Amino acid sequence: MELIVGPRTRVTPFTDRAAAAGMTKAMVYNHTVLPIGTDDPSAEYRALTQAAAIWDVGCERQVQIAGADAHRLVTYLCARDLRDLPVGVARYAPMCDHDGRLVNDPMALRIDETTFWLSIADSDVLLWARAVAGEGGYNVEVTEPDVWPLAIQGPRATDVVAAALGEWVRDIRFFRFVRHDHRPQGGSDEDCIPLVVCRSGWSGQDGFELFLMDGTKGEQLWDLLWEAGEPFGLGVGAPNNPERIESFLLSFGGDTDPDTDPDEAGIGRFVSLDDVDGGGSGHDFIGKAALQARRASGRQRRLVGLVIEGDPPSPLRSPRSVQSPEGHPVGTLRALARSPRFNANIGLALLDPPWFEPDTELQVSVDSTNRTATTTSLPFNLD
Ligand code: THG
Repeated sequence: MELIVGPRTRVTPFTDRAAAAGMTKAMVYNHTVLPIGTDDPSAEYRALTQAAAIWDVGCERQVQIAGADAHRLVTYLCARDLRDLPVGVARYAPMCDHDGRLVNDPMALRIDETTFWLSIADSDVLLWARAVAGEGGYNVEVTEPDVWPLAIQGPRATDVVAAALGEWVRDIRFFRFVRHDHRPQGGSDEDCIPLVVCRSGWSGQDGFELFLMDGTKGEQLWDLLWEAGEPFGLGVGAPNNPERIESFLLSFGGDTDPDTDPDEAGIGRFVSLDDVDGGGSGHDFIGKAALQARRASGRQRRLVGLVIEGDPPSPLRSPRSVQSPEGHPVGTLRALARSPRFNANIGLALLDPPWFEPDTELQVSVDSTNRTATTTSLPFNLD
């Protein structure tokens, strides 16, 4: 079967360039095409970890919340305290439903005093935010603007972006951003490429995300970076599964199931519940009481690392049962890769208590062979 893309499944302003640069595999994410691999995964990993890689992540859609009540709504939607979020700063901000289950794990960006972007993972936050805004009578507009992130990641990423946009980008700190119109040499106002330049990205490497604010200029932006990156070994890439498992960045909807809460997903440190017992003013957010109850229950599962013996695995098509040594199901394997860095097979598994304790020996079937799998805390530390 061939996957057909139509109006409901968007392409991005970068899709054709990514394909021309060698992307042969794609997925659908946020109803948008996400290039996911070339025919040479080793070269992709090498570019990302030793030089720089350019990724079409236009699928990371922005849900824009603007208006007089925008800050109040964003604060209520996100489990991380964003009451003091300054303009020009981004924060990783899990969102929960009323039962404390993860709805999404976006980056929240404060664009100006009354405009926020939720740069979302793969779920329909537009619907969720509109429903909460409507039910609560918030004075906001919730829209999906013409904004398309393009990522440059890797140890030379800053050199690439500095060569393309200017040396000033080196001063942007992690999770900070600057609104910038790039004027091509000899260009006029109409030739400017409107950008939000943010130091962020879904890898453990340094890098930037350029949020293109005009979808007609995607190929211009791609070409600018591609040429600037040539001296630094820039290669085409995509969100890199082995590297993101090594560095542990959560893949919402991949590593999580519909009932997973932020603690279980390993991102509990980005949830602001601490002020409850400390007598702080406490920010109110959706799912807060439920999360407190979950923490008190002792029944939470935990996403942990697995080190799995045997030959390098083929890609994981669906979650797989993990068993105790006696053969009882104790959770599911949700991500799997051969790690070049650790020279081992590594996975992420969502496990019941007490099986997630470090150094627990379990079993999992991979490529039709039963393997021993040993739990380890995240992020992996096997060097
Ligand atoms: N960039 C943008 N949008 C995104 C992602 C992104 N939307 C979808 C998805 N990725 C959201 N998920 C994440 C997960 C982790 C991080 C960012 C987005 C991340 N985490 C760091 C960490 O966990 O160490 C830092 C978090 C912090 O210190 O606040 O970067 O990648 N535009």
